[in-house]
Amino acid sequence: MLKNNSKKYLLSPGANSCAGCGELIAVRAAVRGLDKNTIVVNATGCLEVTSTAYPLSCWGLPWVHSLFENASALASGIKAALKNKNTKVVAFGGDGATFDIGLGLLSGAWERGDDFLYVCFDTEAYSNTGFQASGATPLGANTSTAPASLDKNHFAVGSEQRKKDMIAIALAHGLNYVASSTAGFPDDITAKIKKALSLKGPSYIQILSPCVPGWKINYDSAVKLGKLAVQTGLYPLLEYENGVLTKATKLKNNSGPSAAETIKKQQETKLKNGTLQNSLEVQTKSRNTKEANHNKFICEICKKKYSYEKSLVNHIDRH
Ligand SMILES: Cc1ncc(C[n+]2csc(CCOP(=O)(O)OP(=O)(O)O)c2C)c(N)n1
Ligand code: SF4
Ligand SMILES: [Mg+2]
Repeated sequence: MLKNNSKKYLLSPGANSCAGCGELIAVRAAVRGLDKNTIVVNATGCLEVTSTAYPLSCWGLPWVHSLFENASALASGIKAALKNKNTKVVAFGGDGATFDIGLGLLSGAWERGDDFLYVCFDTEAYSNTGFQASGATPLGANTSTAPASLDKNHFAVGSEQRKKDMIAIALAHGLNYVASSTAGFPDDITAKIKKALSLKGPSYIQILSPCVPGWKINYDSAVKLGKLAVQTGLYPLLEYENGVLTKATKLKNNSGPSAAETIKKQQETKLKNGTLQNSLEVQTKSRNTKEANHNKFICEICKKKYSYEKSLVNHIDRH
């Protein structure tokens, strides 16, 4: 645990995150919903790295760094060990920590009904290590692990997997309080944190947090994109109490086509013009070529296989 001498802030300025980081905007809004009698557990990820550049810390609250995968187990242990049960425990994790590597331990904590709030800051990929895809990456989204195209004139078509529905998974555990929000609505985030902490038992809030380099956006766009995600229906502001949906964003009822209709129309136009079709064909061709090249180069001496000629040449040099 690191010490922060500032009595003024629960999270002081000076975190070394990227300019305009949507995650930090969401975290600030979340921290506004906490009081001093709170212990924060933080999984490995951008928030932990950027808010605690050793020996400094932005945190004016007791703050503990867990491993990437075990923030929920640590939060359970802290809550169990507390003499003053009024002290709140809040675990913060990214989508990689939550949807993927920490899911088993989080499920265990929820199964046991451990009394802490878990907040997932969802950048839709592993931002801290270079934006690799996670279980939160949506269909078609580009990440550094999305299949690449060999044709430099075509971009990759993006992720082939759908986003895991963590809200449904949380609800399936029978949590008292489950909610979603985005960095476009900081007041909504603060209100949901306060509400979750006013209730007993485990609760889960998932917040869409636009990542500047990962999403390849301008440093002034995180809030705008957080708002658009809600307004288009991609990431609605939801609130479930005791498994019942009690609040959901109402989309503006205008006379124009819905977001889904617009996207469908765009795809149809792309298909008609052949761009989407071309892109898919190039993608398939590129993958087939890669597969054909896989282990194509074999060492005559020891039969070791390589995908690249250069690797084989280096290998033969060592014989
Ligand atoms: C067991 C383990 N595997 C991998 C890592 C490397 N690692 C550190 S942060 C990180 C990505 C975190 O992604 P996410 O949870 O989505 O948080 P973000 O950085 O996007 O906020 C990874 C893979 C690690 N620290 N520990
Ligand atoms: S990489 Fe993304 S999530 Fe991490 S500090 Fe930068 S903007 Fe924020
Ligand atoms: Mg992430």
